[in-house]
Amino acid sequence: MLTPPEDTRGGAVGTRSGIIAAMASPLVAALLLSSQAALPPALLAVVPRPVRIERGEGAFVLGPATRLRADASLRRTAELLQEELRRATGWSFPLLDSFAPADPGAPEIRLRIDRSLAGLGSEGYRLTSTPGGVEISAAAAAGAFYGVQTLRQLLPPELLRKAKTPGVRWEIPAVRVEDRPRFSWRGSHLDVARHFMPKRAVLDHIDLMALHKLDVFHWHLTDDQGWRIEIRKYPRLTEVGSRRRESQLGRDEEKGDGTPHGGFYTQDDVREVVRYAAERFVTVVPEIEMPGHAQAILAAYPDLGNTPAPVEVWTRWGISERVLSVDERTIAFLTDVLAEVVDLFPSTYVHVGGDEVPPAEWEASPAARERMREVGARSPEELHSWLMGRVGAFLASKGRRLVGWDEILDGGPPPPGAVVMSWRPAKGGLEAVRAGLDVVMAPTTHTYLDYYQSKEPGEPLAIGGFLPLETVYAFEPVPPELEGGERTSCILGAQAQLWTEFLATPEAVQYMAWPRLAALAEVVWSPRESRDLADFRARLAPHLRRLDALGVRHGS
Ligand code: TNX
Repeated sequence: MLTPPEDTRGGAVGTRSGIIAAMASPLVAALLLSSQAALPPALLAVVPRPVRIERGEGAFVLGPATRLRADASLRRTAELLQEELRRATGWSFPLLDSFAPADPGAPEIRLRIDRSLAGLGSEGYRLTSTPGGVEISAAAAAGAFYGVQTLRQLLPPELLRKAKTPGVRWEIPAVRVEDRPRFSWRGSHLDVARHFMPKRAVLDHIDLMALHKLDVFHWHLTDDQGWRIEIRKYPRLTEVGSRRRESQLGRDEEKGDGTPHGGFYTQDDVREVVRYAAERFVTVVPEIEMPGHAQAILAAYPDLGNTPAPVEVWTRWGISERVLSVDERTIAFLTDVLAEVVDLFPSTYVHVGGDEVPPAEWEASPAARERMREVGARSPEELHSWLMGRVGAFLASKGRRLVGWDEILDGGPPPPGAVVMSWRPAKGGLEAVRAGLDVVMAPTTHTYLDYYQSKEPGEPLAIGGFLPLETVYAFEPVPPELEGGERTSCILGAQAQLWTEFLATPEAVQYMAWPRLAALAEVVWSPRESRDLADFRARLAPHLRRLDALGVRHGS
């Protein structure tokens, strides 16, 4: 224990006078100040690091008599905790509502809404554990959920195993935690188009996101190599578009593996994933790629292309030259698809790709050239921008906001309300922030988890690049050029990308995701001032035992 409390009156929690003083002043500033005062002992290996965590004296030890108590609006969160506690310990953990008679002596884990904590925001929480029990309070349900994620990390890692572990002392150290996220968009992107990932793997990924307080699951559902979501009006999208004859073998574009690959999610699957995610305070943002990365659409519906030449669902990686046309028929198709998508996904944000659109087909197509004349577009980039405008207007009519990769800026201003996902490091982000647009930072330099994490021999074949854990951890979503006081509130946050050209299985995805995604989680959750690589490394060792307990394949 590095910071023993000097005074334990009023509970087992550290009550150094500085902390008390900090509590009285405006909350956020005070939290930041006090977070610099003392590093938490490595023992309190919470990832991402809370704004403030103070060690108290003693510990709360769970036993067969321990109960849960929760406000009605927190019931589902309490049930999720109950399921896990039951599985791990074999005890029953009865769940009482907040009006059930109190039994002063009974050991309890309590979850409650406390509007006076509004200063911590809707995702902030306070967690207090003493030898007598645990209380998690928050102004809103999301905050209480995040308090529970911290609690899960304060317990022994065996909590996370799929089966009961006998002989464990289920101890929660006495602590006082006050916490809230730095950014609201704490994202994890997963490409299920290059390689299909079974629904269970997607749910497991969402579980891991929640444990790390990540809250946006960007689900890359369509690409040249596969269409993965059932659309009722266009059955050939999945009948034809979800299967490819073979996949590229390694890096050699000349070679195929001769093995068919396929898979898709039914609309029921999608609803299940969305519901599962919502219970874990994760928003699912679907991505339907257009007008490039769309060869799987053209395999199913060749009429939507610029040339009659047939194509198959692509069997190679890279950027297909085949793109959608800009005919009214194609736009009607796209809006039909998006109409079903918005019915399935409650997210305000709908991602429509927009990246990497080779201009050759539009340049050669008389219909596309005619369209350019008609709408006054002087280049394929401007035509692309016009198309995004049409799609953006449709989404706006449904109360949604278009999200696109930063190419949506190349041919002029993006549609009103659009969010720019900045992936090209030197582009996009800064330009978009300066234009006052909302931005999510996703640069290849720091967030592409399909790049190698290590140069050790024996690493599984990857797409290339080199992105070790330290580089992810060093990522700063606010570009240094903006530090002179320019408006940065339009930086919604950041996210990590898992493109799956070279990741054929859920295990391969896990190995690339963890622990680098834990580093990203700290980047987007924890105060910038508390970022400390040595401290993170110290917490990571016990954290990896948690990933082991969960059966997650990971790097180091
Ligand atoms: C670029 S990032 C792509 C993806 C690839 C990825 C591989 C982006 C918007 N497009 O289509 O999978 O690189 O790292």
